[in-house]
Amino acid sequence: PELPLEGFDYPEYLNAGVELTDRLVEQGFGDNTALIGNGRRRTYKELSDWTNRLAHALVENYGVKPGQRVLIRSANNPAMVACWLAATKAGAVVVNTMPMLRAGELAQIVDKAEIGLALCDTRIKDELVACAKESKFLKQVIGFDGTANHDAELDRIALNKPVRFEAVKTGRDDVALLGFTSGTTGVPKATMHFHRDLLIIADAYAKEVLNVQPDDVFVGSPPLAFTFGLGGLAIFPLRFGAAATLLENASPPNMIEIIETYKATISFTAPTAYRAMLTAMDAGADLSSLRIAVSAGETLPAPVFEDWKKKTGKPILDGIGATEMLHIFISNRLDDMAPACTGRPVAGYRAIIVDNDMNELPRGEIGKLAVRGPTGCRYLADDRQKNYVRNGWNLTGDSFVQDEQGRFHFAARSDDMIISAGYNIAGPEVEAALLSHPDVKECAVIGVADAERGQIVEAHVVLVESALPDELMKKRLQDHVKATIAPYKYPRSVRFTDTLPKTQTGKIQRFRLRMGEA
Ligand code: 3SK
Repeated sequence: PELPLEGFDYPEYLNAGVELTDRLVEQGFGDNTALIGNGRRRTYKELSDWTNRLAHALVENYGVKPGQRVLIRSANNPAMVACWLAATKAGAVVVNTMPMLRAGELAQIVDKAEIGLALCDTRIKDELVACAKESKFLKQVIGFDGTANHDAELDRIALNKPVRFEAVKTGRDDVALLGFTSGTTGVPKATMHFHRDLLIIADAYAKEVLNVQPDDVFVGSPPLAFTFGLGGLAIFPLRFGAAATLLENASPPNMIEIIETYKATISFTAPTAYRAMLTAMDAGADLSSLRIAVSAGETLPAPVFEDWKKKTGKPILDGIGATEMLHIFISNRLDDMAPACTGRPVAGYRAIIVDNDMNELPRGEIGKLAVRGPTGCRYLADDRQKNYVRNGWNLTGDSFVQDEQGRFHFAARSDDMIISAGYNIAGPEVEAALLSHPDVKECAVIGVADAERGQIVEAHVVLVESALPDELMKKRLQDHVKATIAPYKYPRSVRFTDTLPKTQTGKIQRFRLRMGEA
């Protein structure tokens, strides 16, 4: 599905872990700050040494082999970045996962990618250990110290290793990363990305659109397990000798504190957080160091865009990305943007609007967004590949319209994904969690518009006869979902009903719930 690598001139052998650490030291950035987190700064030289020691430990003590899949479980912190880079240097294919995932969700990932070895922040190992106990694949869970005090097994072994490591000579087209996305059905899909892809997103979007400089300081909220976060909070700064701040709890007040303390210049987060920052500015927060505020992951409401511009004098830079494409492929530019507009394709990418038969539609007509470029969708062993990539074009599942000037405007999400405060939540997965409660007879989950979060998860629930549809029951169901799957997926709105709208063949008609009909 990818276009030729025009303009992206990479050698045949390329290890992204080396390009994002040792190469920067070679280029003279050794004393620049690379990572800020856990209350301290680390230079590029320190990051290079740290990741090389870890890579030695992975290969020599745990037998990590080129191409082996390695799962990492952690919140955003420097140790997670170091483990990811070390495993990449060792030639492993990394699967970064979110700290909130429960054993059942981890098991789906482990089974899909047949993962035998995992690196885990020792503070959050319980769910992964529970997953390993039941797993036929996962045999080794190795603890690392997420507080970076080197107080865990992996750190202690790594401390005695040399600071030089001969990284595995990976090909530029060898898989380096599996990005998981749960899609519309809640059945996880793994997207394969090559070593070169990790660099392309920096050399295309981050260079062309953000013009990243070595004195930039990045801040943001998306998890590193989500490729939006991995790009914005690790790959983009590290590619250009800039600094990444990493926050385990990236609440808006915490991000503001980091922006003020470290004079952060580029932020990556969702509109919900920008709205909270606007309120904080009224109370005196100083965000003047930010030169670019990137928003993606959900639609940017026009009032947030306007208010930000009014208060900071700078625009919020909206864009659209996808785990399948690795990162943002259509974006506004600082000198070329319009309200409620997503912008133009990033350097190296092409986008068109098509009908159901893949015929290109004229400007002004709403249709499916089709995109191609130097990165593209490659699902791991998944029949859904043929739906996502047709005639060489990636179909992202979004409906867009192109205006007369060639800019792209979002129209609707064509699938059942709910996007809430920057999180992608698959409705069917929440339904499955609700249905596992003994008082739930039937349910349907949809996304409804919400001023603060873009969308919220709303559950329409039919209870069993003996159960009472009251506030206590709502709370019980919400708590049940939080305990079954990652807590951010819980339904903030629960509505009880006697029946759900259905087709004659018994299929629930969620679109009727969305239209407020039932
Ligand atoms: O919004 C998304 O889904 C996304 C995914 C990966 C990278 C970037 C973005 C915005």
